[in-house]
Amino acid sequence: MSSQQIAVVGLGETGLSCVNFLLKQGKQVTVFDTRQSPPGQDKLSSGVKLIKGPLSGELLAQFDLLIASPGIALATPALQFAAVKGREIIGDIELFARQLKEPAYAHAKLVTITGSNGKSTVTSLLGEMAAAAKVKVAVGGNIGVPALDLLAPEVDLYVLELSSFQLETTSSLNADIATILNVSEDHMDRYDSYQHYIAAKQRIYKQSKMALFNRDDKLTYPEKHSPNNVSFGFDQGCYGLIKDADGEVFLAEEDVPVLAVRALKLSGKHNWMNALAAFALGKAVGLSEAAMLTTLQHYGGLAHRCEFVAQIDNVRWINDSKATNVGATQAALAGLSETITGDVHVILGGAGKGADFSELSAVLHEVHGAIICFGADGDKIAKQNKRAQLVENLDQAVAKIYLMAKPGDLVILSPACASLDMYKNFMARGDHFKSLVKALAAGKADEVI
Ligand code: UMA
Ligand code: ADP
Repeated sequence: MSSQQIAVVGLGETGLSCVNFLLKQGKQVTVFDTRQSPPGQDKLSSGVKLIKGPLSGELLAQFDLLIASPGIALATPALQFAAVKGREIIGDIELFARQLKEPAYAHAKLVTITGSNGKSTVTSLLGEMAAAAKVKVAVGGNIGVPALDLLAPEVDLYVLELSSFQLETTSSLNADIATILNVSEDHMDRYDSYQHYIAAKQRIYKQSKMALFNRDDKLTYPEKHSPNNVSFGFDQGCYGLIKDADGEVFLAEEDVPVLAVRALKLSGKHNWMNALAAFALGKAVGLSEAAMLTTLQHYGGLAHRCEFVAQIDNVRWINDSKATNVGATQAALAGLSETITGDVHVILGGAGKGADFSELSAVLHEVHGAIICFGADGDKIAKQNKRAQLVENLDQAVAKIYLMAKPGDLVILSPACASLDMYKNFMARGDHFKSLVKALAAGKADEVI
């Protein structure tokens, strides 16, 4: 077989972007996917061979280069077999990294963002800041648009959200700045141990000129100290918070206040950290401070992340369907409870990805309203609190809380689980929740939607 032959393993969004990129480079590509109807099949260029069904190590080992999609674990026996035979296995982000070194693209700056939670918020916020600063920016990666689809000679700044899966197969990014926002358990159905997940995240710093880490989370600290590195945190210093004489809290840079946190449109204390992180990243790549501060006052956040849905009978309903792990739900409950006068009611559950839910018990202890659990692992979460109740679905959860909530309360769907046991994705789960809440709001005199 010629050295030009490449296997793309896994179609979907990533696989398709790799195929299109490689075809443009004049390469020959064969696609493998374990699914009988892989997404993207209808968009695959005619002439590209697609081999469906269980992966064969023998077959894969006949290719020189394998491009593995993030949804395929490197531990998959067929990939392991090919690796042992000396085949190179990389991902789409590594292809992107190599292309970025070509003269047509080498002028562009690159920011890379990972973490267990807050990645999409910080990535899109930084993208908005750059656009406000009139910089030709392209935003993508795990947030949605595959990185290879962003490549264009006119782009001056790439902002990439990277998952641990993507980082595992990437080794030659040369980012201007990289960050790990925070680390808490996730994807434990894919990793042998928490250490492996952390190690995948840490790979981001080894491929960057500068690191931005979270002072409040040791797992985000770079292994090697460098004077170039910067940090953010709830305390003072570098990028942090500062209080004035009246007790007003400000985002600050080197203890100089830059913006009062009450001017932020994003709600919740965890978003103070997201705002600081985006500001620090923007500073590192030379964005105008004025443009960044204006953006922070207008950016309302992405759908399904602590998203305000409606106020009914003076009860606020919040959709946090993107809280797909324990850390996200902890942050949402801790960050929002201080913003209300009444009780918090929470809906949790779904596919737990092997998570340790005992980590939720402390934050659930502080919830004085209803704790309603549903979905495949709802029973495991319900075991963490004596007052928790199990229901069969989201409809029942919403109906139950509607009868209990009183003026001043807040109701949040923050599942701490993936949605795949009952929904296509977290967006479908959040949309279902929003439609149930909006149906309750319809006809109410004081509703705010
Ligand atoms: N799959 C198979 N057989 C295959 C290939 C994939 O069963 O042969 C399954 C995987 O197990 C997975 C699903 O198909 O459950 C999708 O995997 P994929 O690699 O085809 O995914 P893409 O469509 O390429 O989307 C990927 C990211 N998905 C994953 O990492 C699982 C998307 O992140 C990302 O937006 C997209 O590339 C563009 O970069 C999604 C995600 O859930 C939002 N990411 C995880 C997260 O954020 O927690 C990491
Ligand atoms: P990601 O892309 O990493 O999943 P998102 O920005 O989409 O992150 O936010 C997902 C969820 O994580 C939100 O719904 C919120 O509950 C929680 N979250 C957001 N930012 C943070 C943060 N800085 N620390 C902890 N949890 C957060």
